[in-house]
Amino acid sequence: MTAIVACRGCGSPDLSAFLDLGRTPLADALVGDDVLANPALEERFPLAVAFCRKCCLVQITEDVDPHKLFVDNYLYFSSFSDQLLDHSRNHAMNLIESRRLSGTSLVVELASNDGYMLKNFVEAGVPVLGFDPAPDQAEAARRIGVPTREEFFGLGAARALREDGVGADVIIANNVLAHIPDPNDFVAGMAVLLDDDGLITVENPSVWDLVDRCAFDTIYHEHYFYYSCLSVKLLVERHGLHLNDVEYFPHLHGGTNRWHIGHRDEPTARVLERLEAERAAGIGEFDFYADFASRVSEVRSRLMTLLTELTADGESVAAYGAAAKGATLLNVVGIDTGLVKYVVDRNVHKHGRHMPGTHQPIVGTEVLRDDPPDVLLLLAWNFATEIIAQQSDFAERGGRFLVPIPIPELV
Ligand code: JHZ
Repeated sequence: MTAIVACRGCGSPDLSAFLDLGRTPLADALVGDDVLANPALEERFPLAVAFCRKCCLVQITEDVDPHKLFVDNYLYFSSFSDQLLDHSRNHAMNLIESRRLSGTSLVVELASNDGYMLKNFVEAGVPVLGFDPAPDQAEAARRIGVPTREEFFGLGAARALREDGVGADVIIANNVLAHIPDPNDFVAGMAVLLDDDGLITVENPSVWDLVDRCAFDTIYHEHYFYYSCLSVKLLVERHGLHLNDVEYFPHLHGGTNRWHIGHRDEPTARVLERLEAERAAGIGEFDFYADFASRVSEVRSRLMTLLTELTADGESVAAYGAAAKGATLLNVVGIDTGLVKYVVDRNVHKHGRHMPGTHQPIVGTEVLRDDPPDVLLLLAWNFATEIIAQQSDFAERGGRFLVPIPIPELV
């Protein structure tokens, strides 16, 4: 690990830590039989968050090598959520229409995962190129006809493409700007690769929502950064780019911004309003984050109390969603297999493994039909609506859902 002494965005040493979640295992390092047999093999890393008083970029204070995170230990496949697939398809269709994309255009996606997004362009006859260092996901994308480079993107990769005469009409970067330890190299790469009148769209959960909704579980080592419109604006301007628009999706990953970025400076009224709203809410000031740690403690203790009471009353509890955020929640709250017995998930690549640190086995959702628990803790609470609708049989048979964020409650 590398301890951070200066902001990774602007280089300022003026970093103020505001939350310490202790030492946690890597959130997507699902555990196999080797670690179960010898728990000492499981690594834990410090997880704390700081605010840069100069450029207001929120960031974790120590880096884990991205290779360890996204190549050695990554079983997240984007295609297991219908909501995300619909969201991505709508985005692709809008881009095809608004940018008049055709067989001579090029759409590049950074962190293209299993091809969940680019496949929409391929079907419409628009050429694409994906970048993703995760081997299984890159292979899955290639299998469905999405050309994918199995590598991290950065300035070097962008320059090499430019030397080959390749430029992008559209660059899509969803849930990746937070996932790279050097955002300047990444944004500089996008600036080089983007054609003069091209468009970059970047999606990431909003730090405003994270704090407001007390979504501390979305903090883990894969997420080096937690962005606001204010911090994104400063970051892209450092590389000659401009933040020109923002769309907001309150129900995606607990509140997601989609930023529109380009070479020209042509901000919409919407983005100017949003920047102003962030300033007015204090997102750019340390005070906004100052009481976050005590609010997190409150959620932790309420959840622990609820689970302990349910167990004492003889109710069996399992969890839904072997999500990365689930690993933070289980470990930070200290929810062991005595409180939550197992975790169900639709992602078959996760079955047979165990949750990091707390070691609940991960099984298929058919268990809920065959041998349902009394209560299901929704670790993937960001998909609560989708999951609760899918599990209507479970609810009809008397099962209850425990939604942990923003305030733990049984529904
Ligand atoms: P999910 C992911 O985080 C990965 P995670 C990543 N780190 C990131 O940045 C954020 O998203 C934004 C399963 N599931 O997506 C699939 C079902 O089983 O909330 C997943 O394993 N049935 C890049 O991992 C998990 O739940 C369903 O119906 O915290 C959800 O994980 C649905 C909808 C999901 O994010």
